[in-house]
Amino acid sequence: MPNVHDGAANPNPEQGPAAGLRFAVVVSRFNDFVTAALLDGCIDHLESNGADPDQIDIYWVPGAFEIPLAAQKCAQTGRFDAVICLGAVIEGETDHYRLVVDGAMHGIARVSLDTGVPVIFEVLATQTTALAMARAGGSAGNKGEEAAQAAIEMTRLLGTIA
Ligand code: INI
Repeated sequence: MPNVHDGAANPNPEQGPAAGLRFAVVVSRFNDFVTAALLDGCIDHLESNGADPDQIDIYWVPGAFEIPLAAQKCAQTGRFDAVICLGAVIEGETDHYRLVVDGAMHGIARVSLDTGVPVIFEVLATQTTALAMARAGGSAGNKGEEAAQAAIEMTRLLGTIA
């Protein structure tokens, strides 16, 4: 029989799967009418899954392009089991938005692989403000919650790999 490992499994049902875990959330202020809603969804999900609010640190950065550096600093401290990155890049009239979201994505991926800490990418990239709002607590759910769930699962999963 194969040994199956799944970070979504909760080894201790009496406590939530996030109990005892420490999280950093790096969130960008640009388009904060979207990112603040992502942050609310993220924190709600962590806490409803047993995370202690005192074990969650939130770091605001100016824009999505600044997320990777703050995430790297968080990951390098060794204080956090996972780092969650939240941002919103909305298409404008120039290609600038594409440069911003590509920079954020590549930087975040690099931080995770370089440090071995789960670093979750939840930088929305949408054509319109309405599409971003729909994903920040609107008709398409709240991607901040999904980011929190991914952080919990990756932390649990990595703990099973020895
Ligand atoms: N930053 C965002 O987070 N979202 C955007 O949509 C955005 N646009 O479109 O320009 C944006 N730009 C700022 C960027 O992240 C940096 O803060 C800035 O370039 C300074 O480095």
